[in-house]
Parts: sequence; C-alpha cells; structure tokens
Amino acid sequence: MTGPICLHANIATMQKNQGSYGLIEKGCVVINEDKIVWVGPHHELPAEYIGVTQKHYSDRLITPALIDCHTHLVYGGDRAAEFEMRLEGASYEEVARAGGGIVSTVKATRAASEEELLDGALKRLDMLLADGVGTIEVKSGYGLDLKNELAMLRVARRLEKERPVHVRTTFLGAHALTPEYSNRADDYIDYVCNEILPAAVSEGLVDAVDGFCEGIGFSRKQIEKVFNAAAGLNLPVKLHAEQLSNLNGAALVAERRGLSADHLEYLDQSGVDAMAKNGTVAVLLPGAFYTLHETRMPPVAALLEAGVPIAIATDCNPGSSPLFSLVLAMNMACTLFRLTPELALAGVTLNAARALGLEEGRGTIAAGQPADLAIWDVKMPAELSYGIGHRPLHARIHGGVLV
Ligand code: DI6
Ligand code: FE
Repeated sequence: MTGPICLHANIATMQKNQGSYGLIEKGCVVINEDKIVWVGPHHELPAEYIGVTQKHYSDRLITPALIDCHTHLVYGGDRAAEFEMRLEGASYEEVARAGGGIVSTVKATRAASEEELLDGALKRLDMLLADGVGTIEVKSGYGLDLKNELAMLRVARRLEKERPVHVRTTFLGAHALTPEYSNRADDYIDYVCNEILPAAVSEGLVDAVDGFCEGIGFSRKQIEKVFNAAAGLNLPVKLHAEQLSNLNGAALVAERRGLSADHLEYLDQSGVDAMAKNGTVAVLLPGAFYTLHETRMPPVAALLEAGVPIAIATDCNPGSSPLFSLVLAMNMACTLFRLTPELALAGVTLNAARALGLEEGRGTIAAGQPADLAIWDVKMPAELSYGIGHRPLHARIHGGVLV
C-alpha cells in the first residue's frame, strides 16, 4: 500500500460517548498501512490528508469488521439426521443421551484428516467472511482426546494463513464425555487438565479455555478443575453456561474473572450480578435458541440494567446452531431477544472483542486501531439488523488491504 488512503462514507465508529453507533454522517476514515490514523467528519479532515488518495463510498456505511466471538467452525460430518429426529419430537438432550449429538460429531471429526477438516471449515469460514467478519473465535471440543483436540486447534490456526481473517482459538476439551470414558467423567477431566490442555498450550494453540457446564456436560466441580488448570497456565476462561438449565455456571466463570459466559437462557439474577461485578461479557447465541425451539429468553433487561456488556455470535456448529451468517444472528438477536439494532452491532464489534479479551478499543473505528473495516451497501446501521437473509456487504478491508 502506498501512503495513506482516505475513505468517505457514513461511519459507525462504535466509539463510546459519541452518540448512537458513534455515527458520523459524511465522515472520513484515513488508513495508513494496516492502521487507522484518523476518523471524523469530512469537513474536519486534517490538511495533511487532503492530498492523499481519496475513495468515495458516498452513501454507503463503514463499520468495524465484524467479530464472531463463539464458533465451533472445525468439525467433521453433519447432523441433518438429528435435525430430522428433533423435528419428530426428540429433544436435544435425548439425542445426546442416546449417543448422538456432540459425540456423533466427535466420531466424524476423528475420522477426518486435517486436510478434510480444513476444507470443511474453509467453506463455512467463507460464508462468514462474505458477511463482513474479520475476526473469528474457533473452539476445539469435537476431538476429545489428545491427538484430535490438537488436530482441531491446528486446523483452526491454519485458517488464518488461508484467508484474510484473525483467528482466536479456544480449548473446549470439557465439552462432552465420549464412550471411552463413560461413567468416568472425573478421570476424563483429569486427562483434560493433566495431558490434553498442557500439550495444546505447549504447541501454542490456545488463547482461552472453555467448558460445557450442564446436565449433559460437566458439573461445576469438574469445570472448576478445568479452570484451575487454565489459571496454572495463565489462560483466561469462558463457559457455556445456563443453556439448558441453571447450574450457576455464569457465577462460577465470573468469579474467575472470566471473559464471557455464553448462552444464558436460564441465567438468574445472582448470575447477572456476579457477571456485572466481574466484568464478564454475556454472549447470546440466538441461532441455538432458534434451532432448539427454546422458549426461555435470556434475561436481556436484567443484563442491561446491571451494565453487563452483551455480545452476539453465531455459535456455528453442526448440532444446535448450523448458522453461517453473523448478520442474520444480529437480526435474530433483535427479533427473538429484543435487542436494539445498536446493541446488536455493539454485540458483534466492541463487546465481541471484549469477550475474546482483545485490547481495549478493538471493534471500534478509532485512530491507532487496526484497519479492519466492513463497507456495506446500506446507508444507516439499523439496516444491517433489519434484513432477513440479505447480503449487504460491499467489501471488507483487512489489515489495510481491500478484500
Ligand atoms: N452448546 C452448544 O450450543 C454447542 N456446544 C455446547 O456446549 C453445540 C454443540 C453440538 O451440538 O455439536
Ligand atoms: Fe457453543
């Protein structure tokens, strides 16, 4: 790239204390190499940027590139047959207890080569990128032994080399119990803590540690052990909590000053308070709510009242959320959970950045931030959440490069 470039458009900076969406109508964002160097109204453009290359997007909208902060993108096989079973009346838990569900994806994942896993993940990633995503979190959790958990994480890391995207990896060894360990959940947790996690960390494959705290997953006590292991390795934690029942998982992860508690349909006020006190982000996953015909709403009003930041993600996975569009997740968050479009956009930008433990300011358009931007074929930010099944992305800028 040769010198600064000035982009003209409507700009949703998402900077706090700048009014709704931090919106600047007829604004300019100046990028130089891979950084944003200036943003503001075009009539305030500093003299030094008047002579540089100008690009006019006229009425289009520029936002920070989107961040999908909760996905299970790497997996083998699919679960279309389970989809049919559930439509005939079986519940997600019944399918899981009958050996389907997560464990069936574990079988297919173990049977796949790393190249096959990569090919499948790239297909899904391309759909998310076409939707303006520039940063994605990817969890392990379908390998559930040393060899296959590491393979999943390696594939997740390779995505960053194959496509213009930032990848954060999360270790989810405590996702489900495989047949080798049936009735030996504590032994499996020891294996996770003493062998799989340390091996993944020593290969540099782990940015955070997650677990599934649930009747069909692991107990609080077991998750505590995993969190202790994470703390011993200086890794931040997050948790699938209160998705199908209330085991007080959100309070557990909050008390560990965790990055996020995710799902949260069954969260109660004490969980909300613990999250507020510790700055733990609530990651809401409307794709799973929708797919599982859930009727219990996450306590959005209580979260907002307590000042808990809310993020929105696809939870892209073959079972509970085969959702490949973060823009559609924004629409679902508005219609199903009654978020405002502004909260939905904050949920896939600055609050998603926070759920990943990224530096302060990530997910906003501000001087000094990376030049990771989405340029949309809409005039105003509410339009992003408004459409159902639309593809409003015009182009994306990643590290200062138009992609
Ligand atoms: N909750 C979820 O939504 C995913 N994992 C979890 O603990 C779903 C995983 C799956 O059904 O494959
Ligand atoms: Fe999940």
